[in-house]
Amino acid sequence: MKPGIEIYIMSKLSAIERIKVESDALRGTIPQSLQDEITGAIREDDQAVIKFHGMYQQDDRDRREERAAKKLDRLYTFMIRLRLPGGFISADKWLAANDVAGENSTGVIKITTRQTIQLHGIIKAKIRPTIQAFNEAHLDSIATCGDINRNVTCSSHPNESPIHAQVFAFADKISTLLMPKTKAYYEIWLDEEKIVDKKIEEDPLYQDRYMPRKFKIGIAIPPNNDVDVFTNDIGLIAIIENNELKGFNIAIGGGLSTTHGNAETYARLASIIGFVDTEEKVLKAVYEILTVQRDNGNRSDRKLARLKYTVDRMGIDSYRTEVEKRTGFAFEPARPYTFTRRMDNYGWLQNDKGLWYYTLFIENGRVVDDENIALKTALLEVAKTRKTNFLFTANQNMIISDVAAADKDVINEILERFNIIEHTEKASAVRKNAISCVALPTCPLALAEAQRYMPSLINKIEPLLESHGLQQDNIVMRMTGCPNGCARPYAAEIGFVGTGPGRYNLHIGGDNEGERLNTLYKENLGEDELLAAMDQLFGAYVGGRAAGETFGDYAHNNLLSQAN
Ligand code: SRM
Ligand code: SF4
Repeated sequence: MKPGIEIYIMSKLSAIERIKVESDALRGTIPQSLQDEITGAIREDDQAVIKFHGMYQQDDRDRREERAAKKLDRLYTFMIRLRLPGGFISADKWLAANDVAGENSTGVIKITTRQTIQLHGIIKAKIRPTIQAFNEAHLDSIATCGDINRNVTCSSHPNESPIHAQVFAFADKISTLLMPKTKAYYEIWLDEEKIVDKKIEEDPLYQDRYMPRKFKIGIAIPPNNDVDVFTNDIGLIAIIENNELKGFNIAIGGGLSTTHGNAETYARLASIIGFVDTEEKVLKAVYEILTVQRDNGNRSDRKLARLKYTVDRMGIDSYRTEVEKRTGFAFEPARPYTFTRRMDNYGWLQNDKGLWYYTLFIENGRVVDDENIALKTALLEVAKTRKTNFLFTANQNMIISDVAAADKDVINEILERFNIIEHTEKASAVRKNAISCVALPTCPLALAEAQRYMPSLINKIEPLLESHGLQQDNIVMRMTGCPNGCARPYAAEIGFVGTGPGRYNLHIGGDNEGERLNTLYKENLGEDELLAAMDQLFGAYVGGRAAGETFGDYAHNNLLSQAN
């Protein structure tokens, strides 16, 4: 019997476990669900299965009441998320995504906190055309959701290091290594022939039960921790000495979600278990970290199923020992590294190869033309030159990348013409450092607003900061509409976590570089209470900080004793 399999057999499995095993390698009854014209929804079990194909069933929560009053079904639509390891997309692919967004979705392209994009509001009949159009552009959404390895993130800016490309390539290699073997995606969405010889689909990693829960991997290139590496199930920290990639420190067991009122749930930063040098060893270690979690993760209670709980239950040393047993080699002691920043490097920067990169600010990752700025049109114009690629950042921004010196003026002229440069330069430090999750109206789990509310809250926080002389400070502030933590609020210096309509828990005291979680300071505050609390906190910080002390450090060292 494989290690841990007894837990799988003997415990009461969660409903999703049955759905996965019975899904015929992630096919479920999706074709039948798609054919059903009576409803815009798909069958309940298929709602779990399509997540592995990178899509979620949602409904417009703003319109629930109005539709219920008219005795109408909910307005069901789907969100589709692309797989873009390290957040890289070529100009041609961006043009395709732009077209698909316009034709089949709400039109908004949403850059996520894991360096990819998703489209909302796709009706059932448009799912297949959407996936097919993506496929024509060599884009896919495989495994971007579900109990499986998700989009692999990587420090985004190529000027971080001359060997950025070498590290960056690991995002793609890891993503490919951990792809599921099933051909269901191609069969259902792309009309490829049905697999007759099921042996082709045998999946030694995921088998038929996949992971106990979602699984996330991030790669950081010090000194920038833009990917929040310690919030991942596996965090890889590139160790670069004398401009040479020596290998990676490997950290395991990061994860942020908590559930209000469930004391067994907690946010956790990943713990470093050692250093690994060659590519072969890195990939082997990553793979076996997954197999240990596959065999030992909790499959009864999905709230306690992430790797962080397995690591704490088994103990970090036992977990490492089990991984070492499976890889056949031992981890070396972790090597030194230093993180000094997490924010994006805005504006034009040149890398060691002479190529130019422009990082632009995109509030909450929403690429759309609005009354202030024609962001989507500007990016379309930039892409049409075909003189650039694009990179998404884990801070929900975008880097216009790989621009040859001879083409920089052309791109700059477009950015000037559409006010992108002014928009990026004029945004305040607090706004440029802030991120917030999607929340309402599409997220079924939202308890409060996030991306629709954060900009207006920042309008009120900016004058507060100014009154305390803090307008230049890069304080990291993040908001989510519920405690699942999609904008990583627990790893922020100030986190707002939705508890109900218009109400948020206030967390303070995370550090600026993402190496310490914050702590709950005050619960269930409305806007006036939030602003009053922050006014007081900023005042205390300005009055009491030591030279060079960041807000997060000051709050951690001095203010948390006042928490209630
Ligand atoms: Fe998330 C579920 C959006 C990053 C923790 N997340 C959801 C769903 C799919 C709601 C659902 O289950 O039906 C949200 C869809 C909203 C919508 O309408 O689009 C959603 N999560 C997002 C995104 C789009 C937020 C954003 O505004 O950028 C991010 C997509 C990332 C990606 O491209 O893959 C996103 N989610 C995260 C992160 C941050 C990260 O990974 O760096 C976290 C916290 C880190 C972690 O995983 O611990 C996160 N999302 C969750 C959880 C809690 C998981 C858990 O351990 O319990 C859920 C709920 C669940 O899985 O049951 C969730
Ligand atoms: Fe939805 Fe909560 Fe994630 Fe925000 S944090 S997108 S509200 S699940």
